[in-house]
Amino acid sequence: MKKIGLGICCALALSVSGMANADEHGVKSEKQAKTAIQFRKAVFQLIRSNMGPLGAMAKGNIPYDPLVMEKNGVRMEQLGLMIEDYFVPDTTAFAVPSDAEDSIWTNKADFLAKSNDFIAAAKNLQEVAAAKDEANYRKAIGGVGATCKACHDDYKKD
Ligand code: ASC
Repeated sequence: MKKIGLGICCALALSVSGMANADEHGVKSEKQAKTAIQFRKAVFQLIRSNMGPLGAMAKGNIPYDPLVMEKNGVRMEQLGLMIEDYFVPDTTAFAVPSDAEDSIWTNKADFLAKSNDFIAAAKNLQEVAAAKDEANYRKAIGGVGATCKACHDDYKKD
């Protein structure tokens, strides 16, 4: 009897504290912090995965391919749009390993401005690719990388 009661209680607690809720700031448990950090890392790993071939292309290690540039640019724009939502949960109260500096949550406007720069650079990449503007492809890829670096310099632990 007691066990059933507890089960219902926990199910309710989980449903009202879901991290998908944008009104929720600050996670309530280490378990939630771990999940939030796992999701954040997934977003950045996928951005990294999409930047990999573009970095190689900019260096001339693989051939110029505007279709890959455009496809990966679309993906990075979408991933960039996720950054704001996935950083809503403030995980700083829990000591879960993360490369994110706590200052992200005290400088949210600047952090989001930097993520917007990344989104804009990913859109520009798509435009340069769609125009088959080969003369500017390295610049467009480098422009994305520069927005990654600008944010890492301030908000990624090294
Ligand atoms: C990449 C990658 C980053 C950025 C950064 C730019 O390809 O994985 O983190 O570009 O190195 O300076």
